[in-house]
Amino acid sequence: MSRYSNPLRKTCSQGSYTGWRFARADENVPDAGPDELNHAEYLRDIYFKVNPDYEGRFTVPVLWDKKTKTIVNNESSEIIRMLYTEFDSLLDGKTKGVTYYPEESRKEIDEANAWIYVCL
Ligand SMILES: N[C@@H](CCC(=O)N[C@@H](CS)C(=O)NCC(=O)O)C(=O)O
Repeated sequence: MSRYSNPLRKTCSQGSYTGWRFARADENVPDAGPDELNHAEYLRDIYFKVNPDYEGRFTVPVLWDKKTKTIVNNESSEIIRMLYTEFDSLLDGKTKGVTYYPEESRKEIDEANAWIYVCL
């Protein structure tokens, strides 16, 4: 899994839509840097690596699996839910089991998120 949470730069190149661009090593962009895993210049290169026929938007966030070399998910509302529990086995005792998505509050959280997602 790799992080694409660094601020990337959005550009247009020669009138064609390129979408998010990774900062180059020689650029001084705070908290951003090159894609050290796939050496992609643009995020769209990642989308095309997974599916050369991809025709959708090149959006962030992207959850990337280093082992299978694919995009696991690009939907924030789903990624956030995965992060609540999917990696618990990697955590130590102190943080394991800590959840911001407790079973008893899920309905309420989902309703709030549905409103936020559409309206904000
Ligand atoms: N379904 C996606 C949409 C994400 C989305 O629209 N991301 C914007 C930035 S907040 C983006 O990457 N836009 C690039 C574009 O539309 O070219 C999600 O909510 O996770």
